[in-house]
Amino acid sequence: MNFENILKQLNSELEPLEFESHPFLIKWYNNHVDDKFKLNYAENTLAVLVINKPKMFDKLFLKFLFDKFKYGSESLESHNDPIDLCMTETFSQIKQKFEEMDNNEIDVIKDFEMMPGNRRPKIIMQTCAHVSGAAYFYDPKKIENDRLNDETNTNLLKKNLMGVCLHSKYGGWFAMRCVFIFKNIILDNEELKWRQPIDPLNGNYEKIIDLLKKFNYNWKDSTYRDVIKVKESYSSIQREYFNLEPKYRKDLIKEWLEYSNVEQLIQTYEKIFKDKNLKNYLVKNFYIV
Ligand code: B12
Repeated sequence: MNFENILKQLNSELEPLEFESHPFLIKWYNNHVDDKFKLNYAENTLAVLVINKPKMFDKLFLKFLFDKFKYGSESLESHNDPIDLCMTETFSQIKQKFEEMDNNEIDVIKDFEMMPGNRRPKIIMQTCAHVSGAAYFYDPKKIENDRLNDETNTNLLKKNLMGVCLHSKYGGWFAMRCVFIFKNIILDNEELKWRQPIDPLNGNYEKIIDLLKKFNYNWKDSTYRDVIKVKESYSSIQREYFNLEPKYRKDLIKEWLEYSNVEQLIQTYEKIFKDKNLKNYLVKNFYIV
């Protein structure tokens, strides 16, 4: 199968689960990162970044939880992070399918995987997002170089800030999950066209600084995710999950699994949050307590 058909087929596996797939060449990534992060594949090897859209949580993850821990016999306690587990199982099924189908040899590297022996990530997802055109990466190191003369922000930017990506449709309401590397698909130079990522802030320096401040100092309030108008964002049930510290999340899942099915769980949540929002609206606008 040629690489374009592989990309189409991979996308058709991922799209119904609310993922997006974005191809790139290994050399596009390696050209940017320091030697210690470079990936050891031929430079024109085909890679595909997978990101999840806001609805993945309700559509794939909740169903996964019910299938595995309510209807199935597995115990929640015997696994570390349920999201990582869901991603690992989903991507490894897809990998297997593609390996059986066409003698492909595939490595899947997930966002949470670290290099053995140190705490360095195996792959830097934000760089993958930028070079594949999936999302724009605002790199504080880059801004610092460009704007060294700007006194107001120089001090702030010296503080080793983390960079952040924005998606043109989903702002910050998405996550980068894995990269599929097709080890035996080596392309010719011009075969895959490089797609420039859309800069949703149009290079506006003040907006970029504001985004970096929000992401680094106030990431818990999620305002960094909403610095542009977004098409979709996380559902109330998803927000409740991610707002909890990881150590409390399994208890919340156990409460969810008391519902008879995913649909009933989601409907109940929507109703609770609608009522809560209505109450907040009345309190705010009509001083009703
Ligand atoms: C380690 C890590 C953390 C550590 C941070 C440690 C630190 N201060 O560095 C901790 C646990 C604290 C953390 C917290 C959070 N994280 Co975090 N984290 C990561 C992780 C696993 C690796 C990041 C990393 O170490 N990168 C290595 C450094 C060296 O990379 P870098 O600074 O970008 O430098 C590279 C670039 O500059 C590049 N480069 C150089 N020149 C050029 C030029 C161009 C054009 C390009 C494109 C690149 C490029 O080369 C450099 C490397 O050599 C990534 C997932 C992943 N695997 O990438 C998620 C990730 C960065 N985190 C993420 C998030 C959302 C968070 C949190 C909000 C919590 C959360 N909900 O998970 C908080 C925010 C904390 C904060 N703002 O302070 C998201 C970012 C989403 C986004 N929209 O960008 C990621 C991508 C996870 C994901 N799956 O989506 N995180």
